[in-house]
Amino acid sequence: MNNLIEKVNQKLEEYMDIRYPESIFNSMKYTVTLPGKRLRPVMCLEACRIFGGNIEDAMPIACAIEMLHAQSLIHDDLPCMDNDDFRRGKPSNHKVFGEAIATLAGDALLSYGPQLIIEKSVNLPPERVLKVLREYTKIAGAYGLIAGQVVDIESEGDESVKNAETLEFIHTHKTADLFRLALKSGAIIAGASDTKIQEMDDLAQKFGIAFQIYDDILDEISTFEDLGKTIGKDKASGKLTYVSLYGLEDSKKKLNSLFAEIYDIIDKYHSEILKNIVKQMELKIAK
Ligand code: GRG
Repeated sequence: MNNLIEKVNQKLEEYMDIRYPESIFNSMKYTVTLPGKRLRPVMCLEACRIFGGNIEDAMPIACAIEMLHAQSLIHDDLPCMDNDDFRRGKPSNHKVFGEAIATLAGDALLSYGPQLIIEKSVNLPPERVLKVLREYTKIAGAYGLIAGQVVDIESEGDESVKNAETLEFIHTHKTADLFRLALKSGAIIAGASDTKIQEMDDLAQKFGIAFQIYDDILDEISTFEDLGKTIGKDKASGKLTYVSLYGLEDSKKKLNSLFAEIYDIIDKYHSEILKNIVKQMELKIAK
């Protein structure tokens, strides 16, 4: 796992060279290269390996997914969204570069990902690259992350929509969709069958919801030092979360039952890396 994270970090560094106008490239690079867990690129590379692909072929899409993730974090932290001053243990992008450059850095990352996929995947069958781009463009737009963010924002002040269905919609798109993009792209690059790609879709949905419940629980029980972001904000702003809807104990139960379903799927693929990711989450919640 650490080896894969190191490889991803090296590639991100290589892909994020600084040119004129430096302010935008520095701002893009700042959030992308801050130390995150790199879960999504690692999952993409692992899905590629599971289905017999060469992980080097999946590196451009793995890095593009981390860039899309960084983009969503930069925009999510803006004053007009969640207004968060810290991310990955450091001041948020707009606190360092200002709101205008941070907004533009997010926009630039959004199109730099597909640019990289197209430029760096010249040796892959074009139909696989096209299939990956179809997933990327859907998930990066109003059919994916943006849909989740819009419902999240709109539900904040509206008690009448604070229910399980709304919560599931928000996190299917805000959280599960990026894991979906990661697992499916890895499988697509490796040439996996449509049935296997669909299995990755199902795994990503379960993993994404589990990850969000985990994130919501940590927002209640963890610290700034541990998470590198402001803690307890969701509760303070009356946000719809798994913990606010089900309570801490039932959220933990729901999470453990999702973990069991996820292990069942992962076991079929004998993936120590995917297993380790889930194990680490389990351990953190059990503390
Ligand atoms: C895609 C154009 C476009 C806009 C994005 C702002 C927005 C719309 C969506 C917000 C998405 C968001 C911030 C979801 C939160 C998901 C989440 C739990 C993030 C934390 O992920 P970790 O813990 O973070 O993997 P690290 O820092 O480790 O990578």
